[in-house]
Amino acid sequence: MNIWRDFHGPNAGYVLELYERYRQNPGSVDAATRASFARWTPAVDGAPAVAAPAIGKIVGAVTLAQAIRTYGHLAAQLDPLGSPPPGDLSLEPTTHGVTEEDLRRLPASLIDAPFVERVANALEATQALRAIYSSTIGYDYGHIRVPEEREWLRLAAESGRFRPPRDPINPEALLERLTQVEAFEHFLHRMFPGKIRFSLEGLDMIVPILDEVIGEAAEARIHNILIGMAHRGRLNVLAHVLNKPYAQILAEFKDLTRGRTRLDGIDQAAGDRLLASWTGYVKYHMGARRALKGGEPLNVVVSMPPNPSHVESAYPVVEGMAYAAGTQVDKPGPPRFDPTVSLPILIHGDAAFPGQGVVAETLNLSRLPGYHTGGTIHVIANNQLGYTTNPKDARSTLYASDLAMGFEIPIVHVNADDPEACIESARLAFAYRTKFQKDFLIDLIGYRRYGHNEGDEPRFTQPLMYEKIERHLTVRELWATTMITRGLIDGGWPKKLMQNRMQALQRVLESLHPEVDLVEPQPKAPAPGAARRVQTAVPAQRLRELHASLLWVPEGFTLHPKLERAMQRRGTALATLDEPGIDWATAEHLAFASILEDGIAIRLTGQDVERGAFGQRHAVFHDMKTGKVFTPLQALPQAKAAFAVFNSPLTENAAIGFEYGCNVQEPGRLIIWEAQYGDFVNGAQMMIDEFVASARAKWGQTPSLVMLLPHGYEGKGPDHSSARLERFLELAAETNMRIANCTTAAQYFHLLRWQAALLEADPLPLVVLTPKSLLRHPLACSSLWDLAEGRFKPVIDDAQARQRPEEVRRLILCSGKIHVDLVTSGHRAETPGIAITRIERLYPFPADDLRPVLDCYPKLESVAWVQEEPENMGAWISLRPHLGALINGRWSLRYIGRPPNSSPTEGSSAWHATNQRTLVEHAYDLNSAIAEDVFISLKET
Ligand SMILES: Cc1ncc(C[n+]2csc(CCOP(=O)(O)OP(=O)(O)O)c2C)c(N)n1
Repeated sequence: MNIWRDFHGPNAGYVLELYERYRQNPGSVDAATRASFARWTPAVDGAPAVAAPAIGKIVGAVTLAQAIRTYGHLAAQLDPLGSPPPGDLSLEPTTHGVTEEDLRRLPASLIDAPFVERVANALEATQALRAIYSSTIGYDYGHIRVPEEREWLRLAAESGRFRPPRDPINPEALLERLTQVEAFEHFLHRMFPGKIRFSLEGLDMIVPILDEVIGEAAEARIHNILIGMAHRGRLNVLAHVLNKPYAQILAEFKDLTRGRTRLDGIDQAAGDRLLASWTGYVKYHMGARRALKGGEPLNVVVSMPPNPSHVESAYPVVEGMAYAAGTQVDKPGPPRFDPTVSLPILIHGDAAFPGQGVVAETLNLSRLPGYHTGGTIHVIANNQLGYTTNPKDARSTLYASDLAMGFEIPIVHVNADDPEACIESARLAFAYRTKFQKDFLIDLIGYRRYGHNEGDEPRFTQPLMYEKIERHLTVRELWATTMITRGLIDGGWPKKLMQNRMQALQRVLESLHPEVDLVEPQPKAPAPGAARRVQTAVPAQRLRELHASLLWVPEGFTLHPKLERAMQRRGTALATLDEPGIDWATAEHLAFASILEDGIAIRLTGQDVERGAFGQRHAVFHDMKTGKVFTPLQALPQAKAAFAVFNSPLTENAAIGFEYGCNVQEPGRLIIWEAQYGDFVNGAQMMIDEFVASARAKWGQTPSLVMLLPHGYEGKGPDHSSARLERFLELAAETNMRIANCTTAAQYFHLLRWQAALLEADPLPLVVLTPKSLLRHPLACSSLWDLAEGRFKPVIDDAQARQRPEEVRRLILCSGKIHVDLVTSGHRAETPGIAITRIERLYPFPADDLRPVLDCYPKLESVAWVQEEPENMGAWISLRPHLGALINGRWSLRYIGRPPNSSPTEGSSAWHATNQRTLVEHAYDLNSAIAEDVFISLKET
């Protein structure tokens, strides 16, 4: 072959390069190109082996075919409103040095495709490829790096195995389904004009797509199908996919109310209080659950968890639910995940998908150990608008789905007006997910019949688009026309179907009974007195046995020398009953071990939790010689349930959402998330506001997620000091969570055990501010006795001052690490008139535990709240009214701490040390003449 004569410009170089690659390694070029090169013998010593022009044309035909496969979606007719596709030069034959005539002269067999037997030549073969790749589906797979997956996807598209006629659909059933979907919207529109429902119209095919996926999943005996969905079309999906009764939806639309019911199991006052805290939520965000019963398959539950308005925020939660549902934890050791148990389906908005960071975070979880759900089916409900914003202002990518490419998720873009293409996409998605246990994305491109909501005027901002939409037939009408054209139904049938549905809805509306039809989730009442009755102490002998098991490592396992020494030190921690030798991490391990022995599974995640951000935990050991890992809590002979520990990705928002999902799905497991530094929890403020704090009031969910947040002012600057305690306290109301700042290892031990014991009886999220430098501080260490005999104390009084209560003039109240700064100060011994009491549980405020402390100092003159956080942060603002009520004017109440500031603390450690010293001095200054709150200077001196 004479390459320079047969090919021109870059093509020549490209073909040479391609051929050379093929020669060196036939596997390095794709299958189609390989097949073509295999059919001709290349030139030897410059002598042409095949007719020279043919070779150039052959290669042109092959590269054209390849371009259609990779870029054909750019010429696909994806927009039901008819906007022209962007196209691509590589789809033109001339770009590859061939003409239609050339292609007609070449054999079809050049193009390696399942249909080549049925076409006459290469032109027909490329036309067949165009009909597949540039039709109403755009297969967007070029970014998949695994050849086996690419090949599977190519064959799936080119064989037509998921579409009629090879895989038939029931056209009548589809028409009836589309009629249900459309009638529902029409009816609401007519009966409740102007009421918000976030109509599905324009994307009606979502319901048949879900039908298809759920049907396939049920046949595959997937037990748990979880659908995450935002506002758009949610009511329609609730009605038709989740079978939420029409009567209930219509009663909600009519704003009917039913009498408040009493809650069982608690007294009237507590019940009324619980109901008073119940706010409920708007109808288009409420959840639902449907059990598919009878016949085969059995035991399939389809659920749509409730979600807040914050678009996309619920999706890591849904993923966590799916993961937990598929995870077995009833045996000791690591948890066992079965990808065939549950299926998450997430329906996204086209503006929200690229715009909300939580989407990228959630996609990044999809293939990580400890987060992998066996593959999620994503559908972008792409109506080509976000509120009033056009795609060009909403994303920097061509497609709304492009973000998924980085995660190697196959994408199909599909025109929502072509039902057969949509059904094919759903089948393909499920089959791919089943085969590869990976995510798949359907970019369902439709339109939005009304404004963002039904009260909005879309012509203010999209006048031309809505001119088209007004004239555009619905997908039901289009499908009915197709059926009539195919001779499947007569012309009057679609109208008749529609009338029947409208009449059925009318009958439901006319016979509503709020008492029966309105079903509100009721907040679950805690078991009365459960929290008081819990025993958290563990007998010393049992603790010693657990400790011995935790110190065991397999024969021949080589620990890091430093860890070896640490283990030896740990070995003696429980030797005596009353030596305070148990540090934070040892207490945590003992708490975990005893909880596992009690049969409660534990899942601990967060950034670097295996080692612990401060090198304190070492839940996983690494063999110095082999690199093998060993997790003592997974080898614990006493354990009766699984222990999971996973380093999370560098993510807070989706990570907490995921754990929240695990927690609400399987509330009997102790789920713990740890922040690297508590400061970074504010990256997940949305999850905390919307789920952790308020899900009980809005949706009746009863989370019990534990969040460990390292907190304490140690001179590390504004972003390594504060877990923003004030934000949690601000969100605390109606006993919606527990917030603690423990100062000893034993307190932490008892708190963890307390939480585990209350998972079912009195579940509440638990926020624990945990230490950093105090992790190993002698004053934070506890004795075996403290663990074996003690309990969690919401308030710890000053044992020294209690010996001489009549000397005390000032009672300092504080919480957390500042206590250690105060009691280790040189002023402590010189100022016997000061007692220092720790509040270890900040919420619920422990009034009953604090009252006797206040009453036991007869000569008390003042009470001071001392904190290291600025006045507008920390516990002061929330605690002040509680303290004021307890003090009730008997003594003055002072604040001693940093003045208000927008930043949590100083940027330099020297400056921090100065202020911390000043703070402690003020706290001990009994002669301070300042009657009001005492401020320390924030200026460096
Ligand atoms: C986090 C968040 N920011 C803003 C909003 C307000 N909002 C609600 S829907 C919406 C547009 C969403 O567009 P898209 O994702 O395309 O979904 P569509 O409504 O078009 O179905 C906006 C901005 C919100 N609900 N959540």
